[in-house]
Amino acid sequence: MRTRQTVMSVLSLLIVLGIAGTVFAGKGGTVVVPLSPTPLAANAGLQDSTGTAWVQVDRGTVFIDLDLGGADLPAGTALEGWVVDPGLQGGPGGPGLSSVSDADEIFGTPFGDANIDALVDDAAYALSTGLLVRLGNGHYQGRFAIDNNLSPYDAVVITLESDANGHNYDPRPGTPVIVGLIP
Ligand SMILES: [Ca+2]
Ligand SMILES: [Ca+2]
Ligand SMILES: [Ca+2]
Repeated sequence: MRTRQTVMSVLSLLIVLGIAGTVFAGKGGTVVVPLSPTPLAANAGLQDSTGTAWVQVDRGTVFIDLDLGGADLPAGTALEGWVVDPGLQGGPGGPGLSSVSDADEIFGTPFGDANIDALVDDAAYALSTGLLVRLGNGHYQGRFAIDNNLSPYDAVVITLESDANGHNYDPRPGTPVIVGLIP
């Protein structure tokens, strides 16, 4: 019985991966993003994590597959995926190019305040791709789609959210533990 359940679990995983491959792979514009732990991953015992993201830049989809390498998440935490554009003062992952511009501000100052606009332009911009879902055995996946292209974004980042995105959580990124540059 145990063996049968295991076989069914593996089959289910393959079916899920197969569907994901159909939806997220093939068709021009899919880029493969290898994911690696950041130096901060060791703070949570996640330094052996490995993973891959598939990004369809023009179609606005992100699929993340992550293996914690035998580790467990710290109690009361959650993993969240992001795509990130560095700010004028830098950002995650190093050499990405900031897409900050004034071309979207012809009809008024963002936030109605030039000082706040400058601070926002300095900071990295992170678009959440949602929480990663645990599949078992330290295996996590995330999927995301938006009606927009993802061309400004230079990195896929996974953060560890130590408030577990409970009620009234901070929607900004927590600790970046996994990163990959979008080529
Ligand atoms: Ca702008
Ligand atoms: Ca950019
Ligand atoms: Ca947060």
